[in-house]
Amino acid sequence: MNISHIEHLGIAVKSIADSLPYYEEVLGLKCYSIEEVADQKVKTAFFKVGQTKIELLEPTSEESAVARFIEKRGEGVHHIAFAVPNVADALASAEAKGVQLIDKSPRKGAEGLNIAFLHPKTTKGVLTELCS
Ligand code: CMX
Repeated sequence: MNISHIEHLGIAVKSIADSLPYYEEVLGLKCYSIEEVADQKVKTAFFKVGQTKIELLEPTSEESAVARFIEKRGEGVHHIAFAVPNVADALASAEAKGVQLIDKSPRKGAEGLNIAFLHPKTTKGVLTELCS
């Protein structure tokens, strides 16, 4: 599917406000954007690390997938997002190789990117996002 780089790592947190001191004061990263993604019921905070980003995910509702994740597994790495030239083509390629798609077609995610998720049950336990 011609992955060019890791676009971001998604990290589930209970509170962005409570997490910022670690990322900014300990790691010395700078949060450059905080954005709500209403349809995913999350608030996101972004930091650049070279070509890759860290995306903190704070649930805005108990029904959020991220809220369920934190309840079951606690705070921590939630997903890996790979940059591809074309998400629809990458989805078709993954599906043809037996991977279960969460999103059958690309949709809009944070930062205006086209995104789609692959199910962790068919990606060796790692929730995987494709984006462009
Ligand atoms: N990584 C790895 N495994 C995960 C996971 C994750 N992030 N989230 C859930 N799972 C596992 C669970 O542990 C569970 O495993 P077991 O059956 O062994 O217990 C299984 O997947 C099903 O989990 P669940 O809690 O019963 O099911 P959910 O209803 O939460 O669905 C998933 C899981 C992955 C389909 C759902 O979280 C999803 O659709 N995620 C994609 C969308 C998303 O994560 N959006 C938030 C971020 C948006 C953004 O970045 O903008």
